Amino acid sequence: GYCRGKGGSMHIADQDTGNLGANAIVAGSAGIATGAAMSAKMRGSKQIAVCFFGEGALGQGLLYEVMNMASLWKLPILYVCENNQYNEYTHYRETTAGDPVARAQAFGIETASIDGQDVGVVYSTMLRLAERARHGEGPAFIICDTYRYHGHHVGDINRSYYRSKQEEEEWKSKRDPLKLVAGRLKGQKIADEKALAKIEKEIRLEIETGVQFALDAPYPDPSEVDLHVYA
Ligand SMILES: Cc1ncc(C[n+]2csc(CCOP(=O)(O)OP(=O)(O)O)c2C)c(N)n1
Repeated sequence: GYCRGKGGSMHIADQDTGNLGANAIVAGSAGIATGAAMSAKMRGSKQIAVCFFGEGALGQGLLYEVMNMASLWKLPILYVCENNQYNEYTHYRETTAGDPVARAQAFGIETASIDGQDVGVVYSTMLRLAERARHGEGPAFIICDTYRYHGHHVGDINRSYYRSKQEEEEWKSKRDPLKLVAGRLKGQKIADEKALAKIEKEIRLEIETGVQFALDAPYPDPSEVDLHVYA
């Protein structure tokens, strides 16, 4: 697989497709992506960099250092904050003063505050801001409201001490992005129940095949322990 058996979802990297690597450092992606955006600008490659981070990153100084540089140097970068409401087990309102987008606006950065559960809105916003960045008009900061359905980690099973079951159910039943987009496609007669069921079946099969590929793969040879790792 991508990590050659040496990392999990937090360490996926695939430079062939432009994925410079995930990491476990809160806000770490913002520093890496800003460097990539600077490289793209210096090379005149017309590429843009996009980084994703949780709202917990709003408490990290690195984010403000790089947004300052990106604005000054008009770097082609999109900072995407996925606000899933909780920094691990703490509601972000307990850790974040003021308005999140005001932070980016203070650097003169273009901002958008959107419903991250609405596929259409996410698509059109990203398209607009990506084109803007690609044409030398500088960075943007997008905050997408979303939700984490399960625990912060596999052991985070009883979550009632920090959020209610009712809240979880409301996001799942009323604001699920796949249900919302399916409803819209049906309403506009672009897809019917049968077509949607077929897509779901194909995707489930793709995921199951991927999981089976990982389970069947051999462990890396101990002699490779210091290959593809760096600090
Ligand atoms: C620099 C740094 N400090 C602390 C941690 C420990 N830590 C792991 S996840 C997390 C909270 C992150 O919250 P958020 O950005 O909202 O992401 P989410 O939990 O929603 O995925 C913290 C503090 C870390 N990984 N990196």
